[in-house]
Amino acid sequence: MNQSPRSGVNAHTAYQQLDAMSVGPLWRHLGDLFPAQPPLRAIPFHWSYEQLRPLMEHFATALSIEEAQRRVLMLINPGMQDTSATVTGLYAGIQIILPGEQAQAHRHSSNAFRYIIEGSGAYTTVAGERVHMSPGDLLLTPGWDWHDHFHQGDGPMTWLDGLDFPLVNLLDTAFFELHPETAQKTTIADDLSSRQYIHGRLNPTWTQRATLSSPIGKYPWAETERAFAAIADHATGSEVDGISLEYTNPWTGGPVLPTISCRVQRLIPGFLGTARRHTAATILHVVRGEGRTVINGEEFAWKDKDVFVVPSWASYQHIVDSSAGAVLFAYSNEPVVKALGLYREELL
Ligand code: GTQ
Repeated sequence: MNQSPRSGVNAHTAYQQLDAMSVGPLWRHLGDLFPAQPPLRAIPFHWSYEQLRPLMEHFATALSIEEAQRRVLMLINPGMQDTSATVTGLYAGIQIILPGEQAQAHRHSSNAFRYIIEGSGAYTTVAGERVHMSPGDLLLTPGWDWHDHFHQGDGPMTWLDGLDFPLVNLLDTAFFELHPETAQKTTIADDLSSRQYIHGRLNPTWTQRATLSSPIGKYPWAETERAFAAIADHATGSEVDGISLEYTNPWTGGPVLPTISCRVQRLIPGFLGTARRHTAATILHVVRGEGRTVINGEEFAWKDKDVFVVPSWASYQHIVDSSAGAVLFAYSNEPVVKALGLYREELL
């Protein structure tokens, strides 16, 4: 029985022989390898800043910056613990730095950004440019640029770190180097890139597009506020995401980093979004206000400074009940998904 009349090989031992040769029978794996729709590995999840804050304070005193190199609490998705991802391809961490501290200069092939949450008086030096930080600013650290942070103000400074290292690691393209000095030397004037390029419609003619990333070191909160104020209530925005603005690369009009799209969205008081799902995995941070988001049928209530995630193909609907409205900062792997022709969306 189970003996092939032609080959004389026993079926059971045939599978064992395949396994021993590192060969697999496709017919036993078609279902898992070609799922009808994306299986939810990253799950919808929410982190409360209020709950994280005392632990950040604790580690700020318990662990020196020299020991930690970067004092960061990683927001790890319960479904992606093996890769420390927050959502597929992307990571979020909350960093805290105290007055007088200096975070060692290093560089990595991963692209990174910081979205400033609390404090003032710190700067990061990126590729020879000091970039000063204030709450609501978006700072870019494109892959392989040296970067070190220094806090010369009073009180703790906190920010959200966004990186693409889960994708870079998946592709086996991760490189990392420590700088020989604690801090790199500055080579250009402070905040020059934001002053030079932020206008977007008046670009310098004497510089070259050198990389896939935006040349802007910082997108200041003041510019975001100006953009929202200029639009005011004269646009309804997207029925899903409200008045959603994408930070852009002035050279291309595209995303600020090759792997990450960054947006900021204003949800007006009483906003009741249309539900949608798409194949871009998204991480959201509450800049201000409070509301709730229904993700795959589960409701997540959020407020000031929280972080929550909408995985690929999970439906989401934003709702703001308060009369104050809300502002969210959102980043996603949309540029990767779109570049590979894998973007799909569906209104629900
Ligand atoms: O501040 O350079 O959350 O290199 C993870 C890796 C922050 C940083 C992170 C990093 C940094």
